[in-house]
Amino acid sequence: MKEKIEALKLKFEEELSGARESQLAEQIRVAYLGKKGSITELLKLLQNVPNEEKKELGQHINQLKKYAEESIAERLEAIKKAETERLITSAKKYDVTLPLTELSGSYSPITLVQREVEEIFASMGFAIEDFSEIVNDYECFESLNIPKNHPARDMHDTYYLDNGQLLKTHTSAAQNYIMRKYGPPLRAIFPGRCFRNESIDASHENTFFQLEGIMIDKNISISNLIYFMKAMLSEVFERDVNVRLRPGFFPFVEPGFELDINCLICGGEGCPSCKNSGWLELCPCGMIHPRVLEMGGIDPEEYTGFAFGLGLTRLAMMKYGVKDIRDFNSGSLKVLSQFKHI
Ligand code: FA5
Repeated sequence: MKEKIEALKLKFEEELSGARESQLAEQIRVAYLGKKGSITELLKLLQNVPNEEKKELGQHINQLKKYAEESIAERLEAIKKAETERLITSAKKYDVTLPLTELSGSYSPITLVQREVEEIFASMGFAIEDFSEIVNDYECFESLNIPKNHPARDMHDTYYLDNGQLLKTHTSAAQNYIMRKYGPPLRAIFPGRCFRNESIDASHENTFFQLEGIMIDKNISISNLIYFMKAMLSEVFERDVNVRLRPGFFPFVEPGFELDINCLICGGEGCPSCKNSGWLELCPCGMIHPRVLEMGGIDPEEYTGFAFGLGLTRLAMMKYGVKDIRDFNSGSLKVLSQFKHI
C-alpha cells in the first residue's frame, strides 16, 4: 500500500507540472480528489487494511491529500498570474505622450461661450466662482427674498430630493454664499447648470446654463449695470446688437429689468427660437434688494449692488446660430461636430 501511495504521488506531480491551463489543473483535481478520484479511492481502501496498519497508512494518505490540494491551489495561482502577464504583454500599447493625430472630440458651444464671458469679466476684475448643483431651500429661495408660498416659486418648479434639497433653478442660488464668502466690496461671476420642470420648446430646456454676476460696492447704480452688460455683449458678439431693457419683476432685485436681445437667428423678423417676437429674453438683471444684501451680511445703508442672470445656453444659441435649444442636450454628434473648428 505504501508503494502505491508513493507511485500515486509521483504520477500526480508529473501530471500537475504539465498543466499550463486552469482547466487542466481542475481536471487533475477531479481525477485525484473528486468523489471517484484516485486519492479518495485510496482512502476507501483503508477499510480493508488490518487495524495495526490503518493509522500509519491513514496518515500517509491524508498527507498526500493535503499535499495534492495545496499543490493544485498553488498551480492555479501560478497559471492565473501567467495568464495576466501574457494579457498585459500582448495588449496594444499606447504612448500617451505622442501628439494627437486626429482630434476626436470638441468643446460644447456652451463651454466655449462660457469661457469667453469668463475672460471678459475676469479682465474687468471679477472673480470666477463655482457652486453646487444641489442646493437647499434657503439658498435657492429664502435668501433671495422668495419666502414659502411666494408666487415667484411657480416659475421655479424643480426636482426635489428626499432630504428636501433641490436641483438649483437659477444661479442666483449662490448669491448668499458669495456675499458671505467675499464681503463688500465684491465683483464675482458664477456660471452653473440649472434645472426646471419646464415644458420644453425651441428656447426652453429642463436643463440649461446660466451665468450670474454680482457687483457690490459703495455708490453702485443702474448706470454701472448697463455699462457692464453692454461691454459684455459687444465683446461676445464682436458687433453691435440691439438690446432692450424693460421692467421685470424678481423678488431679489429692486428695480428689476429684463434685458432682451434682438433675435440673431431671424434678425428680428420672428421665428420659433424667439417665439415669433423678434426678441429673446437673455439677461434679467437689477439692483440687489436691500433685504438680500442684509441676509448676505452686507449693510444696505452703506453698500448697493447689481446682479444679473445671463442665459448662457441662449447666448450660445445666438452666438453660434443654433435654432433649437434641444440640440445641445440631444447628444447628436451631427449637431455638435459643427463646432469642431471653433
Ligand atoms: C432668473 O433665473 C433670475 N435668477 C435671473 C436674475 C438674476 C434676475 C439676477 C435678476 C438678478 P429667469 O427665470 O428669467 O430669471 O432666467 C434667466 C435667464 O435664463 C432667461 O432670460 C433665459 O435666458 C434663461 N432661461 C430661463 N429658463 C430657461 C429655460 N428653461 N431654458 C433655457 N434658458 C432659460
